[in-house]
Amino acid sequence: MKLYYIPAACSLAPHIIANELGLDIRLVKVDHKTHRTEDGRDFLALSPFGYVPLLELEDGTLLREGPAILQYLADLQPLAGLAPAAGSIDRYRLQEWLSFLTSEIHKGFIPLLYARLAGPYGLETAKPKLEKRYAWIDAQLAGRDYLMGHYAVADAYLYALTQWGQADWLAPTYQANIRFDGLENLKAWYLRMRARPAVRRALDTEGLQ
Ligand SMILES: N[C@@H](CCC(=O)N[C@@H](CS)C(=O)NCC(=O)O)C(=O)O
Repeated sequence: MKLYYIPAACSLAPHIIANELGLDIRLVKVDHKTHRTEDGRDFLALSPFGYVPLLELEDGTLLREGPAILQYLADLQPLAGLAPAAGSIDRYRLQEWLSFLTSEIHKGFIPLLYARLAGPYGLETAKPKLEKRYAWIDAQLAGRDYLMGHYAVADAYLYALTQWGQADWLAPTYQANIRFDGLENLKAWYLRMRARPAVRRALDTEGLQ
């Protein structure tokens, strides 16, 4: 299996999960400017919009979209419990989290990451909107170690997104600095995530420590 990734992008989430599960996965780095893979291929021929993550299975099947890839990986090893059983209410709860992260947090960051293009209107509306959603997540984490109470693929996704607001090399440049001021549950969750060996290994591999 191959996972196409861009360092520090949302592909960090499936990268973390592959580490958690000890999967035999080959990481293929993609240059986000040229859309060339590190082994010299045209990434646009694989991913029509040029975005990561992209998973390539042994038989050549391509799977796109982060939430689908995360669930596919988790379902390879159901006993690890990173995605509850299909059909259970908990599985829908996981999909609720993944849908929230993809639409409300992931895409909420985009006007901040591309602030220069978004213009003042995009900036003024994007940041307070994200902060409100962060506060809501913080409340959900009260008395819980992880989003669903137990560790699941949604935590890896949230980590990949929230690190954008923390990274000193990234956040100020792009005006995307969304910290955790006053959000003690979210802050504790972030540190808990950072302490996981699978997360540390993924950060090391992507040169993010
Ligand atoms: N709908 C896609 C969006 C993925 C996405 O936005 N990927 C960004 C990184 S976080 C990317 O690869 N951008 C590079 C590009 O678009 O050229 C998903 O959820 O997987």
